[in-house]
Amino acid sequence: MDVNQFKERYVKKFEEMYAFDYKEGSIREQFLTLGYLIKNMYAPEWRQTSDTYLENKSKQVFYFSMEFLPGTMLKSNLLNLGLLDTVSDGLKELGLNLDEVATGEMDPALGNGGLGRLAACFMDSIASNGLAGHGNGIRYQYGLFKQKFIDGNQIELPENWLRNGNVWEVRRENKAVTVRFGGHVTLDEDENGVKRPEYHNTMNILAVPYDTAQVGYDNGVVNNLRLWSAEIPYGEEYLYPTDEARDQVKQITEYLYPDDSNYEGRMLRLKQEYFFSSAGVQSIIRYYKKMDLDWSFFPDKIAMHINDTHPTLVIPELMRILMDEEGLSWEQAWEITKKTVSYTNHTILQEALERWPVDMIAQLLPRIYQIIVEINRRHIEKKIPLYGEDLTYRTAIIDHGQIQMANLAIIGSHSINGVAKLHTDILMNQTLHDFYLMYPNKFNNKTNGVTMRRWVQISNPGLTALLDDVIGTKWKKAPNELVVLKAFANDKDVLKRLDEVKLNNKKKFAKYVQEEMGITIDPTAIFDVQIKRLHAYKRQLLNVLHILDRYSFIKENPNTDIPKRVFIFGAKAAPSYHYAKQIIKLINEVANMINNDDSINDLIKVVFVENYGVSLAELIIPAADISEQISLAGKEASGTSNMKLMANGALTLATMDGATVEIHDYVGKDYIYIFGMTNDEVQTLNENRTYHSRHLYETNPRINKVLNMLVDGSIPNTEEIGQDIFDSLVKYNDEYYLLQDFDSYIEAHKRADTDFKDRMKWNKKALMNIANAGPFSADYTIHRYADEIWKMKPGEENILL
Ligand code: 26V
Repeated sequence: MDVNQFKERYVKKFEEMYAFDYKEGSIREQFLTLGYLIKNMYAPEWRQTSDTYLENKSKQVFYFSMEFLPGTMLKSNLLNLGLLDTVSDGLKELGLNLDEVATGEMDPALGNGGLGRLAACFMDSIASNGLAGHGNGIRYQYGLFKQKFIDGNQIELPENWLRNGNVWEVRRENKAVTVRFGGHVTLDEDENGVKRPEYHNTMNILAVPYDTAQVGYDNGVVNNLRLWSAEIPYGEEYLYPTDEARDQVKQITEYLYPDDSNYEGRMLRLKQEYFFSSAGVQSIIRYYKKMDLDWSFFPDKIAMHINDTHPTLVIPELMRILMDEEGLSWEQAWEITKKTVSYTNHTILQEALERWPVDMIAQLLPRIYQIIVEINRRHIEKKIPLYGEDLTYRTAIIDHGQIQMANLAIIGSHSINGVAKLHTDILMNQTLHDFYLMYPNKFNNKTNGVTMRRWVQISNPGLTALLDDVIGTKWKKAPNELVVLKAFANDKDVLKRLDEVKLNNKKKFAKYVQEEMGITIDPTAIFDVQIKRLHAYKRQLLNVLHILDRYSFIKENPNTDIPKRVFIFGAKAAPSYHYAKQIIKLINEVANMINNDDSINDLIKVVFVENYGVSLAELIIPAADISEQISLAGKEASGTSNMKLMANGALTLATMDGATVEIHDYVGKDYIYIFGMTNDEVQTLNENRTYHSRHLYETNPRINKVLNMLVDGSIPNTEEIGQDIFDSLVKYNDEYYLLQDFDSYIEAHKRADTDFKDRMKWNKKALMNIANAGPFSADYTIHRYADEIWKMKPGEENILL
């Protein structure tokens, strides 16, 4: 399609939809026109892809995830269809502007953070690698809460993202399935003496799928993301005569749980987990039957991947259907299930490991409960002779009246992986060591990755154009080609152009900050960025302590020649996470104090953006100079903002944690600022029990001074929270060792200050980061999942790697 054809089609589509002149259209109408037009364009390939998979009986992977955070899809669809320039030029000729039209789209916040965004990067890479793979999740009516700051406090508002409809989705009512809850189950013998479950008094919920195309990059592949919505089954409305009864159904897919780590046992959450697991498995089984193959081939044609333990009920659900509905024996069903399912662990935080009370599962899912009990019984019976009682019981699925979801996921699958080398090592040697002894071959590492299409090509067109010009365009399909850029590490012209690209991105963000927040920031300052969920282990507070230290230094040395810094934060706290919300309030009050202090010559500014999410990340990341990855070593499973920031030329200032360890190994020590304890050092300190944070507070004058600022009235409006935060660090012995790492953190920042003053030196470091970001492309991560876990190959017609 050329520019003229596009223009013609756009105008025609607009006038069909709205029956007035396209020039009169609102942004929203322009967006919808474009959205429907694009959907029309990929529709044939969408259908074709699915037909081809069925015809070829291709192996397909289904990625089960409670969360997907895809971001807006207009530009990503255009990019992947190869239409970005055509459409952008065409709109311009029509007197419209693609960037403006793009603001008409809502950003679906159907996830909390890293885990949901990873799922979205994976969907993009699966399609772009030419693999047959689909997502399976929940179509929440309300996404993650919208964050507002009122007097510096986080306020949560509902995120009604579907208010104006959703162009990209297709409701597929004829593919709906029924999910059963509650009641009780009896095992009755049929005429052949086989025990069949009979369900009594169940609540039946209709699961209706909404499909969204996942367009591959320049390869004609269009996969599917299927999100399920709960409805009252047709003809059963009479069973739900009251508003309350109807609400119970609606509620199942109403809200995303806004919790990134603190696990709360809630019936509704359990319903959600079973709802989309069951619906997904049922629709896969129905599909498999179309292939008309023996059940024994099931694992050769289907892989089911569970993103964390939230979809673990896929395991007993698959067992249930194979046995109860398809008549397979336990042994046959178990072999198939194990070979089909694989599991990724995303956290070692104890409070985030899922456990469900036995009573809840028994009551809500009586048949599933029976199957879990039997899986557990057989596991114990089989393993005791091999591993003894102690170890075996430590791996039990049911323990102290609770179902351990991770244990069920490991026992019922053929693969468990961590998301970065260090994380996988910790799983094997500590957290899941008993399982590692039992199943050494199930364990493997798959370091996370990010899609360079969204995180470089779409969000950073300036850098993309520079790369295309300097190293050619091969990196777009083979991100490791970015290493070619190293040859230009000392090329003054390239370094200067890189500097200009960064400056432009910083200006664009500065404009946003001016317009939305009324804060003036200098685009030539260092933009120092920490963007991630607010959590104690991620140590945003350490960042604040550094800001306070720097602030008091400047107050005492007003003529210092350190470069200007803008500290940028983006973070949501779980609504029930009191301490995290106190840190938000603190950051906002510190920002207020510093931004309004005329005596410091604008040497520091603090910007805490409201409602951080995918769209804001796309604005902030290209503008970053420093990437803060400062979690306590051993706590951050991987991190993925570290990869996005690196690929956009930010220098990482970090502890040796998560995938940052691998970033360090690729980029080399001269191009990264590492500080703080290593995981081994943290372990030793834990074991020795010799850490006394109060001692550091009393003996380290710098720490003393900064901590006193929290309680001596230096920071306005922090009387209540200042003392609590102070106590967490001094009275309660500083669980995440901020004070232990404080000095080396400050030193790392000083090195960055010095380097930044030498522009060419800094730009060279930025260039080396971009050049070494290729290995963190999700395309490679997905290639390894496909090869080593799912045992899949890309379709011949779309080989990418
Ligand atoms: C737990 C729960 C508990 C119930 C309520 C909802 C909810 C939502 C999420 C979680 C666990 C979140 C685990 C997680 O997001 N881990 C992050 O995964 C990223 C992708 O692998 C990784 O980069 C981050 O380091 C890791 O923290």
